[in-house]
Amino acid sequence: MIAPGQTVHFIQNDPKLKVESRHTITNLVWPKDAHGPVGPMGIEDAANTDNHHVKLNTPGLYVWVCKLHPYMLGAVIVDDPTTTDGKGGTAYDLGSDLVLLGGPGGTVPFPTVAGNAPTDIALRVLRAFFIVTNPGNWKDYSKADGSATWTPTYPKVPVNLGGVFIPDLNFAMQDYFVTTKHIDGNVIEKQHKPARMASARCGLIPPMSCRPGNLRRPLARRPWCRQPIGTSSGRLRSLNRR
Ligand SMILES: [Cu+2]
Repeated sequence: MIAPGQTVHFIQNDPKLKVESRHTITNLVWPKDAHGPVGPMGIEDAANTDNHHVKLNTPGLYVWVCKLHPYMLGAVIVDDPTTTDGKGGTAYDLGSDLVLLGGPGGTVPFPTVAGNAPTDIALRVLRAFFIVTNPGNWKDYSKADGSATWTPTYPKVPVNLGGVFIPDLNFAMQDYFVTTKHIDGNVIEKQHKPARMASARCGLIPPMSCRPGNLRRPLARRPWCRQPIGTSSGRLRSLNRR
């Protein structure tokens, strides 16, 4: 968390901590009113190993991703320390309207009251951020014994969503995703073996074991072949003759 006017540093080229791969620093989420070097093209949307520095002035939530490496993300909240809840208390800024790269066009507003915005995608992005970045929020399938439940937790802090004061972010998020949407707070589902084999099995077996004597070319070159081992198929035979 930083104050408006402070600079975020993306250090990739450091003598002691040089990155081992190229990365993009692509904006995923940013406040509607943010301008300057922040925008849809990101700080550096092309893969690179350079250092980057960006000064952020507009309060709110910013998220960057690497397009090469899923789940490699960084985020910062620019918080105006003078923002209050209107009752003499302080509140953190998450911004009012967020822009989401590839989103439904325009901005995605936070619901002022849970559920009353045209879309709750801003809340879902916020939820995803706190799940991905907090290992304590990862769903543990080793506990899928039918009794354990999974409920992500959030910082118990007051936040300001574009003038709407929320006294406890954790309570508000759980109230929405557990009580209203029933997305969280459920039993961790048991894992079952699939009832059917995957249909791509042909690509995994040795070329000549599928139909000995019938295949002239390796099965690996036939992604459309979905015949179980040992069965006959007129279509397969006709294709083999080509
Ligand atoms: Cu990367």
